[in-house]
Amino acid sequence: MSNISALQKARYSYQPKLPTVLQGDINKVACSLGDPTESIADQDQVKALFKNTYGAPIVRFTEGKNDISSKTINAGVILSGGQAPGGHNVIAGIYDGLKNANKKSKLFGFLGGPDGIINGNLVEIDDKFMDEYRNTGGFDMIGSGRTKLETEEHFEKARKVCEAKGINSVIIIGGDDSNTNGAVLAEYFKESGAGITVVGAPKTIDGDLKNEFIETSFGFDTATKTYSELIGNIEKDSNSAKKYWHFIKLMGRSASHIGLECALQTQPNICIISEEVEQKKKTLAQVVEDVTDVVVKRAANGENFGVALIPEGLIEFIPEVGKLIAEINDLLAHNADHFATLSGFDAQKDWMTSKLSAAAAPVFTLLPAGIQAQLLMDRDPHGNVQVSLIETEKMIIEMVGKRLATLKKEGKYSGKFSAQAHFFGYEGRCAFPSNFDADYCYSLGYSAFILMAQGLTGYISNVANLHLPSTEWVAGGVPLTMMMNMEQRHGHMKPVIKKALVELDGAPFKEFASKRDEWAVKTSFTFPGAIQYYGPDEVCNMPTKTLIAEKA
Ligand code: FBP
Repeated sequence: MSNISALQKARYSYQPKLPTVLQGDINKVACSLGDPTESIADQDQVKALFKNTYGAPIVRFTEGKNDISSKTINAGVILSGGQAPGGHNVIAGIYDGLKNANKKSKLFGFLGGPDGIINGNLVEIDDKFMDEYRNTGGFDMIGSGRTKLETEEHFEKARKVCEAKGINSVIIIGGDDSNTNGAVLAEYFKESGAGITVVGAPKTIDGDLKNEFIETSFGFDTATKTYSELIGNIEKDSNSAKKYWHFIKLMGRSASHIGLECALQTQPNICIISEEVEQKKKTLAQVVEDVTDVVVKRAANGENFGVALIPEGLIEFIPEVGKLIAEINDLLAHNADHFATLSGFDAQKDWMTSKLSAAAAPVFTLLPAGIQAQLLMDRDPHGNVQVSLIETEKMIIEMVGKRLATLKKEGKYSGKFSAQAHFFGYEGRCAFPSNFDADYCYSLGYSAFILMAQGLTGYISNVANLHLPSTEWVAGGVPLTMMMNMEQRHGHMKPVIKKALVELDGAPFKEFASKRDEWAVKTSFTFPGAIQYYGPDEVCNMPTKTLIAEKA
């Protein structure tokens, strides 16, 4: 029996849509250049660090002429960081652009993420290999990885690998960090006269690589639709049995865009937005009180059930917990050897409590034991706590349960609280890309090819007007330095692409905030159902509610 499903077979023959300007002869696309640009902040420092690539103009593709077909281009593509639906279509867009322009040009895939370009581990992509992955989810075509391409040693190794293979263009498909590193690599190659261009593509399900030019990162559409289907199913279940509160933690390392979009799609009773918690300087006890309040109000109406969405990054946005985590990170980093000698959780917990500051110790003590243990666990390679491993949803359930027990004793609550915990993250990262992501990614890849073929470097591929039908999309490139500012990273000021958090004065949050009190008490669940690939536009070709609200 074949391991190709009927849907996969059908999706192979889906032809992703391109903006009108990219639909015809690839030789008839011109690059129209805007004025020189500036970084969003800290212009002098960013300019000093990017002497060769700073200030490049924004590029828009228009009808015209180019000499792309006269060039033989050897390009190498890297998938970097967490999986996001549509990555294979970015590769397909690059591949088709490159082969349309000149059959002699070659595309290589660096295997296993940035490690592939450092270690010279790569594969040439041909028609057969490419066709097996068109319109499919996952990054399994060439694999991904989280190695950061950031040291001179890495850059030199990358240069040698590219030179050995005759590669003159590198495309990095990644999030804010990977594209920041792409900008530094572009600068390095230009400075050293390597003659290798670097172009990026905006990837991450988290939706936090966006700004005035990048309307959304790819993968956000499919991932949020996948989670929303599951949340809708849980809401149906909850409203059928009327006996459980479901607490659903949603991925998103830092920003709450995923939670917000899923809330707009499914109208749950509660959705915590980390950025709001931080802005209002809420304590953990206040966050618990807010949730408890909704549970109590619904119980008063005889509704001992509901659905609450919790963003994965919440814990670090509660100011007092964020400070606690920073102190724990520090203590563990400076006392790693001693900490390793402590046997068992109790000894570790006692040592930690004795070392924490007077402000942090009570916050640590307030946390359920399971969460305390998770905060003492292994760090990521940068010494940070791995938030996706912290069971925030279980912490909230435990703390709300305790608070309700107190209220019951005081005669202020007489309901029943039975809770189920869920975590949706990995379930959505490799789904078949929605038509939106399939089209968007293919267009990003095609545009990335045209940028690199024109010798442009230090750019991120850009496709905009995404709330309109794809024929009206515009395409081109935005210089990476334009999105940068200086931020403190590991004790040093570094140029980085600014991460986009949920804006509390933005249209998506305002829309949610105007409805949430009603959704809290009056059961208003909506059921988006599964992503559809074939059917009417309003069912299978709609972008996210976040994008629609932002562009309205
Ligand atoms: P990227 O920023 O690399 O796209 O990854 C985001 C993410 O999916 C987060 O939502 C999540 O916290 C993290 O990756 C999980 O990382 P890992 O795959 O290493 O477990």
